[in-house]
Amino acid sequence: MKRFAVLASMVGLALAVSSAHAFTLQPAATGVVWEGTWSADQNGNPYWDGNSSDYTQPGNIGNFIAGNGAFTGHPQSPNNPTMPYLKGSGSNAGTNGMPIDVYFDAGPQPNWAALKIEIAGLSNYNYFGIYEQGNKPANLAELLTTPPGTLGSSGKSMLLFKGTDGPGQSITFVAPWSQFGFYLATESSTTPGTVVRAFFSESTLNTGSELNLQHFAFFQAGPTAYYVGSEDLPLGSSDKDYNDLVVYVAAIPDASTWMLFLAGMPAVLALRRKRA
Ligand SMILES: [Ca+2]
Ligand SMILES: [Ca+2]
Ligand SMILES: [Ca+2]
Repeated sequence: MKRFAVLASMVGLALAVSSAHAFTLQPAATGVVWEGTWSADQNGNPYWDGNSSDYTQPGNIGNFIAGNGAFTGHPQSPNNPTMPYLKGSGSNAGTNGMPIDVYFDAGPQPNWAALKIEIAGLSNYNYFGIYEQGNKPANLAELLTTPPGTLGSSGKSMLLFKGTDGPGQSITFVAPWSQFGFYLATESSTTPGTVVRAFFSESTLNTGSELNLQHFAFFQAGPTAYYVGSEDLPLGSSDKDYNDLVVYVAAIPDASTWMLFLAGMPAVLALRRKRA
Protein backbone atom coordinates (compact mmCIF):
# COMPACT_ATOMS: atom_id res chain seq x y z
CA MET A 1 0.00 0.00 0.00
CA LYS A 2 1.36 3.32 -0.92
CA ARG A 3 0.62 6.73 0.29
CA PHE A 4 1.53 9.49 -2.05
CA ALA A 5 3.15 12.66 -1.06
CA VAL A 6 1.22 15.82 -0.79
CA LEU A 7 2.72 18.19 -3.28
CA ALA A 8 0.59 21.17 -3.71
CA SER A 9 -1.62 23.45 -1.76
CA MET A 10 -4.92 23.97 -3.39
CA VAL A 11 -5.69 26.87 -1.11
CA GLY A 12 -6.81 29.78 -3.14
CA LEU A 13 -8.08 27.72 -5.99
CA ALA A 14 -10.87 30.16 -6.56
CA LEU A 15 -9.87 31.42 -9.92
CA ALA A 16 -10.80 34.84 -11.09
CA VAL A 17 -13.03 33.41 -13.74
CA SER A 18 -14.69 36.09 -15.75
CA SER A 19 -18.39 36.65 -15.59
CA ALA A 20 -18.69 35.46 -19.15
CA HIS A 21 -19.98 31.93 -19.26
CA ALA A 22 -17.02 30.21 -20.71
CA PHE A 23 -18.66 26.88 -21.18
CA THR A 24 -21.46 24.70 -20.08
CA LEU A 25 -21.58 21.05 -19.24
CA GLN A 26 -23.47 19.44 -22.02
CA PRO A 27 -25.50 16.46 -20.94
CA ALA A 28 -25.71 13.63 -23.38
CA ALA A 29 -28.96 11.89 -24.11
CA THR A 30 -31.64 13.01 -21.69
CA GLY A 31 -29.25 14.42 -19.22
CA VAL A 32 -27.20 14.52 -16.12
CA VAL A 33 -27.77 16.40 -12.89
CA TRP A 34 -25.59 17.80 -10.13
CA GLU A 35 -26.21 16.05 -6.84
CA GLY A 36 -24.95 17.58 -3.63
CA THR A 37 -26.18 14.96 -1.19
CA TRP A 38 -23.82 12.03 -0.82
CA SER A 39 -21.69 10.24 1.69
CA ALA A 40 -18.27 8.73 1.09
CA ASP A 41 -18.75 5.65 3.23
CA GLN A 42 -17.35 3.00 0.90
CA ASN A 43 -20.74 1.46 0.19
CA GLY A 44 -20.47 1.69 -3.59
CA ASN A 45 -23.12 4.38 -3.82
CA PRO A 46 -22.52 6.72 -5.53
CA TYR A 47 -20.70 4.61 -8.07
CA TRP A 48 -17.34 6.18 -7.17
CA ASP A 49 -17.70 5.28 -3.49
CA GLY A 50 -15.43 2.24 -3.44
CA ASN A 51 -12.90 1.04 -0.93
CA SER A 52 -9.47 2.12 -2.07
CA SER A 53 -6.89 -0.64 -2.35
CA ASP A 54 -3.93 1.55 -3.24
CA TYR A 55 -4.44 4.37 -0.79
CA THR A 56 -5.02 4.50 2.93
CA GLN A 57 -8.68 3.67 3.56
CA PRO A 58 -11.13 5.23 3.40
CA GLY A 59 -9.61 7.15 0.56
CA ASN A 60 -11.78 7.34 -2.52
CA ILE A 61 -12.41 10.49 -4.55
CA GLY A 62 -15.36 11.39 -2.35
CA ASN A 63 -13.14 11.31 0.73
CA PHE A 64 -10.72 13.58 -1.11
CA ILE A 65 -13.48 16.05 -2.01
CA ALA A 66 -14.99 15.95 1.48
CA GLY A 67 -11.63 16.10 3.22
CA ASN A 68 -12.38 13.15 5.47
CA GLY A 69 -11.07 9.63 5.97
CA ALA A 70 -7.53 9.29 4.66
CA PHE A 71 -7.76 12.82 3.27
CA THR A 72 -8.48 14.48 6.60
CA GLY A 73 -6.28 17.54 6.68
CA HIS A 74 -5.06 16.92 3.14
CA PRO A 75 -3.91 20.36 1.95
CA GLN A 76 -5.23 19.76 -1.56
CA SER A 77 -8.70 18.71 -0.50
CA PRO A 78 -11.45 21.26 -1.10
CA ASN A 79 -12.99 20.02 2.19
CA ASN A 80 -16.49 20.18 0.79
CA PRO A 81 -18.71 17.22 1.73
CA THR A 82 -21.59 18.64 -0.29
CA MET A 83 -19.75 19.54 -3.48
CA PRO A 84 -22.10 18.33 -6.20
CA TYR A 85 -21.10 15.32 -8.23
CA LEU A 86 -22.43 14.63 -11.68
CA LYS A 87 -25.19 12.07 -11.55
CA GLY A 88 -26.82 10.27 -14.42
CA SER A 89 -30.52 10.70 -14.97
CA GLY A 90 -33.09 9.20 -17.25
CA SER A 91 -31.63 7.16 -20.06
CA ASN A 92 -28.19 8.52 -19.19
CA ALA A 93 -28.23 6.84 -15.79
CA GLY A 94 -26.25 3.74 -14.96
CA THR A 95 -26.22 2.07 -11.57
CA ASN A 96 -25.70 4.02 -8.35
CA GLY A 97 -25.89 7.42 -9.97
CA MET A 98 -23.41 6.68 -12.72
CA PRO A 99 -23.69 9.06 -15.69
CA ILE A 100 -23.16 6.98 -18.80
CA ASP A 101 -22.13 9.74 -21.20
CA VAL A 102 -20.43 12.97 -20.20
CA TYR A 103 -18.85 15.60 -22.39
CA PHE A 104 -18.24 19.32 -22.30
CA ASP A 105 -18.92 22.29 -24.49
CA ALA A 106 -15.70 24.09 -25.31
CA GLY A 107 -17.69 27.32 -25.29
CA PRO A 108 -16.99 30.70 -26.84
CA GLN A 109 -14.22 31.29 -24.34
CA PRO A 110 -11.44 29.09 -25.64
CA ASN A 111 -9.00 28.86 -22.79
CA TRP A 112 -9.03 26.02 -20.33
CA ALA A 113 -6.53 25.10 -17.70
CA ALA A 114 -5.87 21.85 -15.91
CA LEU A 115 -3.87 20.96 -12.85
CA LYS A 116 -2.83 17.43 -12.01
CA ILE A 117 -3.51 16.84 -8.36
CA GLU A 118 -2.85 13.34 -7.17
CA ILE A 119 -1.76 10.10 -8.68
CA ALA A 120 -1.76 6.44 -7.82
CA GLY A 121 0.24 3.30 -8.43
CA LEU A 122 -0.04 3.10 -12.19
CA SER A 123 0.84 6.73 -12.57
CA ASN A 124 3.77 6.20 -14.88
CA TYR A 125 1.56 4.47 -17.41
CA ASN A 126 -1.58 6.57 -17.21
CA TYR A 127 -2.25 9.25 -19.81
CA PHE A 128 -5.05 11.77 -19.38
CA GLY A 129 -6.44 14.00 -22.06
CA ILE A 130 -9.38 15.21 -24.09
CA TYR A 131 -10.92 13.89 -27.27
CA GLU A 132 -13.42 15.11 -29.79
CA GLN A 133 -16.97 14.41 -28.61
CA GLY A 134 -18.30 11.20 -30.10
CA ASN A 135 -15.17 10.63 -32.12
CA LYS A 136 -12.35 8.75 -30.46
CA PRO A 137 -9.28 7.94 -32.57
CA ALA A 138 -9.37 4.58 -34.33
CA ASN A 139 -5.77 4.00 -33.34
CA LEU A 140 -5.72 4.26 -29.56
CA ALA A 141 -1.94 4.65 -29.56
CA GLU A 142 -2.64 8.26 -30.54
CA LEU A 143 -3.86 8.82 -26.99
CA LEU A 144 -0.23 8.63 -25.88
CA THR A 145 0.96 11.38 -28.23
CA THR A 146 3.43 13.64 -26.48
CA PRO A 147 4.26 16.27 -25.50
CA PRO A 148 1.08 17.28 -23.66
CA GLY A 149 -0.93 19.76 -25.70
CA THR A 150 -0.15 17.94 -28.94
CA LEU A 151 -2.92 16.53 -31.10
CA GLY A 152 -2.83 12.90 -32.09
CA SER A 153 -2.20 12.29 -35.78
CA SER A 154 -5.88 12.01 -36.66
CA GLY A 155 -6.67 15.22 -34.80
CA LYS A 156 -9.19 13.59 -32.51
CA SER A 157 -7.36 13.66 -29.19
CA MET A 158 -5.02 15.84 -27.17
CA LEU A 159 -2.92 14.64 -24.29
CA LEU A 160 -2.98 16.84 -21.18
CA PHE A 161 -0.87 14.82 -18.75
CA LYS A 162 1.50 11.95 -19.35
CA GLY A 163 2.23 9.36 -16.73
CA THR A 164 5.52 10.72 -15.59
CA ASP A 165 4.13 14.20 -15.00
CA GLY A 166 4.09 14.81 -11.28
CA PRO A 167 1.34 16.23 -9.12
CA GLY A 168 1.20 19.97 -9.53
CA GLN A 169 1.86 19.77 -13.26
CA SER A 170 -0.40 22.18 -15.09
CA ILE A 171 -1.32 23.01 -18.64
CA THR A 172 -3.44 25.54 -20.42
CA PHE A 173 -5.15 24.38 -23.56
CA VAL A 174 -7.64 25.29 -26.21
CA ALA A 175 -10.00 22.52 -27.22
CA PRO A 176 -9.85 22.34 -31.03
CA TRP A 177 -13.41 21.00 -31.16
CA SER A 178 -16.74 22.50 -30.16
CA GLN A 179 -17.29 19.70 -27.66
CA PHE A 180 -14.96 17.31 -25.95
CA GLY A 181 -14.75 14.49 -23.46
CA PHE A 182 -11.97 13.21 -21.22
CA TYR A 183 -9.98 10.03 -21.66
CA LEU A 184 -7.66 7.94 -19.56
CA ALA A 185 -5.33 5.58 -21.39
CA THR A 186 -2.92 3.12 -19.82
CA GLU A 187 0.27 2.35 -21.67
CA SER A 188 1.70 -1.14 -21.70
CA SER A 189 4.57 -1.45 -19.24
CA THR A 190 6.28 -3.97 -21.49
CA THR A 191 5.49 -2.54 -24.94
CA PRO A 192 5.89 1.26 -24.85
CA GLY A 193 3.59 3.11 -27.19
CA THR A 194 0.89 0.48 -26.89
CA VAL A 195 -2.38 1.13 -25.08
CA VAL A 196 -3.65 -1.70 -22.90
CA ARG A 197 -6.78 0.11 -21.67
CA ALA A 198 -8.57 3.29 -22.61
CA PHE A 199 -11.66 4.80 -21.05
CA PHE A 200 -13.77 7.70 -22.32
CA SER A 201 -16.13 9.99 -20.43
CA GLU A 202 -18.71 9.00 -23.01
CA SER A 203 -18.69 5.45 -21.79
CA THR A 204 -20.65 4.37 -24.84
CA LEU A 205 -17.27 4.71 -26.55
CA ASN A 206 -15.68 2.20 -24.17
CA THR A 207 -15.20 -1.34 -25.38
CA GLY A 208 -15.55 -4.87 -24.04
CA SER A 209 -16.56 -5.22 -20.42
CA GLU A 210 -16.34 -1.45 -19.90
CA LEU A 211 -18.94 -0.48 -22.47
CA ASN A 212 -21.37 1.95 -20.77
CA LEU A 213 -19.32 1.96 -17.55
CA GLN A 214 -18.16 5.39 -16.44
CA HIS A 215 -14.52 5.63 -15.35
CA PHE A 216 -14.66 9.28 -14.36
CA ALA A 217 -16.23 11.10 -11.45
CA PHE A 218 -17.01 14.80 -11.85
CA PHE A 219 -17.42 17.27 -9.03
CA GLN A 220 -18.48 20.87 -9.52
CA ALA A 221 -16.00 23.17 -7.80
CA GLY A 222 -17.60 26.25 -9.31
CA PRO A 223 -19.59 27.43 -12.29
CA THR A 224 -16.62 26.88 -14.55
CA ALA A 225 -14.40 24.57 -12.55
CA TYR A 226 -14.42 20.86 -11.89
CA TYR A 227 -12.56 18.09 -10.22
CA VAL A 228 -12.25 15.03 -12.38
CA GLY A 229 -11.36 11.74 -10.70
CA SER A 230 -10.61 8.63 -12.71
CA GLU A 231 -10.59 4.89 -12.23
CA ASP A 232 -7.87 3.16 -14.19
CA LEU A 233 -8.93 -0.50 -13.98
CA PRO A 234 -11.97 -2.36 -15.33
CA LEU A 235 -14.70 -1.84 -12.76
CA GLY A 236 -15.26 -5.55 -12.27
CA SER A 237 -11.73 -5.95 -10.96
CA SER A 238 -11.04 -2.54 -9.47
CA ASP A 239 -11.50 -0.85 -6.13
CA LYS A 240 -13.67 1.86 -7.75
CA ASP A 241 -11.95 4.58 -5.75
CA TYR A 242 -11.74 6.94 -8.74
CA ASN A 243 -8.64 8.56 -7.30
CA ASP A 244 -6.15 7.03 -9.70
CA LEU A 245 -5.57 10.30 -11.50
CA VAL A 246 -7.25 13.44 -10.23
CA VAL A 247 -7.34 16.65 -12.22
CA TYR A 248 -8.71 20.09 -11.49
CA VAL A 249 -9.93 21.68 -14.69
CA ALA A 250 -11.33 25.15 -15.20
CA ALA A 251 -12.29 27.46 -17.99
CA ILE A 252 -10.31 30.66 -17.73
CA PRO A 253 -10.77 33.99 -19.41
CA ASP A 254 -7.22 34.04 -20.65
CA ALA A 255 -3.98 32.23 -20.09
CA SER A 256 -2.42 35.09 -18.20
CA THR A 257 -4.99 34.66 -15.45
CA TRP A 258 -3.93 31.10 -15.02
CA MET A 259 -0.30 32.11 -14.92
CA LEU A 260 -1.10 34.63 -12.21
CA PHE A 261 -2.81 31.89 -10.31
CA LEU A 262 0.20 29.65 -10.63
CA ALA A 263 2.44 32.47 -9.52
CA GLY A 264 0.53 32.36 -6.26
CA MET A 265 1.38 28.76 -5.69
CA PRO A 266 5.04 28.82 -4.70
CA ALA A 267 4.50 25.75 -2.54
CA VAL A 268 3.78 23.73 -5.64
CA LEU A 269 6.94 24.79 -7.33
CA ALA A 270 9.06 24.40 -4.24
CA LEU A 271 7.81 20.91 -3.63
CA ARG A 272 8.23 19.95 -7.24
CA ARG A 273 11.82 21.10 -7.11
CA LYS A 274 12.31 19.19 -3.91
CA ARG A 275 10.91 16.08 -5.50
CA ALA A 276 12.89 16.40 -8.70
CA1 LIG B 1 -21.98 6.18 0.03
CA1 LIG C 1 -8.79 2.63 -8.50
CA1 LIG D 1 -6.60 4.43 -6.38
